[in-house]
Amino acid sequence: MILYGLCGEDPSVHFSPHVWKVIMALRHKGLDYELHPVAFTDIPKLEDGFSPTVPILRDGDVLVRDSFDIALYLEDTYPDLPSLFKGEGGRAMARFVEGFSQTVLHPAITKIAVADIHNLLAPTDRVYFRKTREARLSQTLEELASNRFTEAAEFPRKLEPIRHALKFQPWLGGDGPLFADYILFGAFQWARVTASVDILKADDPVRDWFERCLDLHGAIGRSVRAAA
Ligand SMILES: N[C@@H](CCC(=O)N[C@@H](CS)C(=O)NCC(=O)O)C(=O)O
Repeated sequence: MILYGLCGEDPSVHFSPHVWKVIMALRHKGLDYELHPVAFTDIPKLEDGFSPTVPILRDGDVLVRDSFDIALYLEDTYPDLPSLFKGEGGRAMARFVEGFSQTVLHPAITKIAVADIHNLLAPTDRVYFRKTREARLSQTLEELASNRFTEAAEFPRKLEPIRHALKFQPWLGGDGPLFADYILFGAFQWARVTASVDILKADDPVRDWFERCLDLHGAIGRSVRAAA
């Protein structure tokens, strides 16, 4: 299998939250893959323009885009390997976790880390990234960077739903991690690898859960160093 991901100027610094979800899903199932991280501006050239975004997974002749669709594909194609959802209810509820991550966590992490992400990129990507992100966020990267400590101070409040779940169970998936955990892990790992400010407090149960996620599957999450 080939997993196309995203990297900065240093190819070892791969940071896409959605790609990290898939890395954890592939490891969870014990499947072998090669990670091919590319620059933002090279994504449209991958697999004859198959997708404007990564992750893209090639499994033999099959191409799949979108992290959730890739997880569903892996679950349906390799049903005898450890489950990512534990049934229909698990699939359905993972969509809620995806929604929470993308509508609450991602916008906050974007504001905190967007200028740092820019600085990790190769020069050609920086031009593209500044243009698209400043248009999307209606602020300059410098304005966003100057607010990042305020944003980071407000960030822990947003994690209360996760703390609530972790009072009853060690993982969102219950006794063990499922794709729902990897969805959230992707967001926190994206922040860990890119942001110059640490967004998780040392005594936060979410930090404890995140450290346990980093230890999973041969500590693959620790193979890329933290930015802060
Ligand atoms: N819904 C998609 C989102 C994928 C996505 O937005 N990927 C970003 C990288 S994290 C990307 O490829 N962006 C390309 C660009 O901004 O040009 C998924 O879950 O895979």
